[in-house]
Amino acid sequence: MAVSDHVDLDGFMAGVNRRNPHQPEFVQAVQEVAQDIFEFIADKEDYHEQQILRRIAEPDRVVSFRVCWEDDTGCIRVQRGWRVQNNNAIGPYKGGLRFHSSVNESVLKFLAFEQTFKNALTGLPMGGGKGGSNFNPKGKSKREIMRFCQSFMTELYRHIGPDTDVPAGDIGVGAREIGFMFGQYKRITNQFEGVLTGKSLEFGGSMIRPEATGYGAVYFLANMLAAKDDEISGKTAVISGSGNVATHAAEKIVQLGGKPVTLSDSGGFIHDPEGLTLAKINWVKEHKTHRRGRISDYAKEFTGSTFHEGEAPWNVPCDVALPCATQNELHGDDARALVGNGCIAVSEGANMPSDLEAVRVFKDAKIMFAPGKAANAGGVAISGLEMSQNSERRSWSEEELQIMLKDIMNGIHERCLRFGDQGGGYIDYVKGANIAGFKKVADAMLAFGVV
Ligand code: NDP
Ligand code: 2IT
Repeated sequence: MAVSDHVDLDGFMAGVNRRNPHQPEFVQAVQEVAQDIFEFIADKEDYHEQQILRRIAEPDRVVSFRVCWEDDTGCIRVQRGWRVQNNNAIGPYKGGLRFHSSVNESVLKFLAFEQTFKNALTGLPMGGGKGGSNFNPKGKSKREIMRFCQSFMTELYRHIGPDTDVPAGDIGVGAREIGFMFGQYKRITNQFEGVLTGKSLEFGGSMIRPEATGYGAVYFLANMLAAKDDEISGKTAVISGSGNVATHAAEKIVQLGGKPVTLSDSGGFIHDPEGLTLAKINWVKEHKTHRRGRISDYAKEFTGSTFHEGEAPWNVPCDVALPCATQNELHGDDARALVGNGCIAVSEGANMPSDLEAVRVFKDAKIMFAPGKAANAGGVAISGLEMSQNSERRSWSEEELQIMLKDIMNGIHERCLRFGDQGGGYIDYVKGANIAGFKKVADAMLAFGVV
């Protein structure tokens, strides 16, 4: 087939839209990747002929199932669970589980698609997957969470395995939920194996897994700044979210001499002009994770800080920004406010937090912008190393893993530079990440033929 006969970007996206009705998040994620890939493969016949992007943008399978559980009042509740296994060309499916009322097939398909590129970027042998449920953990008792996790795993276990598909945590799923699910998997299968990551240290978890995503996003930010002979020390950082990723990003910013001034949750954001200290961040971790509290309470606890109900933090002046809550939480106007206030770099701790218009604003302004698939890959990278440790039945030290995390984030930065350097000092990290991630998966798929 001649190159000119190939479907163009608009035709490709029209097909994606047609085949995935009512799945805006998935279409958005494909669109963000497709524009760069079409440019990259313009003169590469094999990728066209073998329909590689078309195949990556069609999950290997989407498993959907019913999850029944009994609440504390004896009522039977019915939720929907999913596992999206997007692509296993370079390794077992790998990616988190999300428990949140907003979870649906579109959200999980976008996350599994993004995960495929992210995992390839780490340099580790991991394919892409994602799963979860529309179960809302807020306000549920510990026993209700346990019963839900057990019921969820009673179906999920038949679709996963240490060399098949290895889930982990994401929004609403932390060490406690992973413990409940691992316990149920072990009970059903009678196998003690590395089928989940993000486990506690007592039963095969890895040091620094909880910290890895947030720390990694800050290391990536430091790498971008270093490429411009700049550093984090002295920088004011605006951060959204107050969960695992946001609190560890804030912690690493403080450790490197920067000043985080905001955090948020679905109720609004807090602004602390004095800057969050390690002690204040520890209070947030305790309050959000163990007491299941709200970020608004921060303003009552620490004088000088304010709570802004129903708002996001993007209008607060800053040098660097780290969106670490959820998808599409940063829109075009927010991006314009950040750029207008002098923000020079954005590192996405969350998956796809900036919408398409916001990404366009950052690119047009030529500020440093690291997409989630590059910046937040530290978490899944340490998950990959947890899998290695489980296979070897040994544990690496915290020091060893800290070095490995930094090395992996450096490697991702270099891969982005290779394909994203636009000359004149501007690096398009979105393009760099998309092409580097795609190329590895695509070349493996070419080797397999049409399967
Ligand atoms: P957590 O559950 O620990 O925290 C989520 C945070 O985001 C909470 O502050 C939550 O507020 C807020 N949030 C969630 N949904 C919404 C919403 N719809 N609107 C506003 N705020 C919201 O999750 P994580 O920190 O683990 O995950 C945060 C992001 O990072 C997600 O995009 C996730 O996919 C991504 N990520 C996570 C990794 C990990 O290792 N955990 C790895 C790579 C990426 P509230 O308490 O009010 O719900
Ligand atoms: O989005 C992500 O990369 C995660 N939630 C972590 C996935 C993992 O397998 O550790």
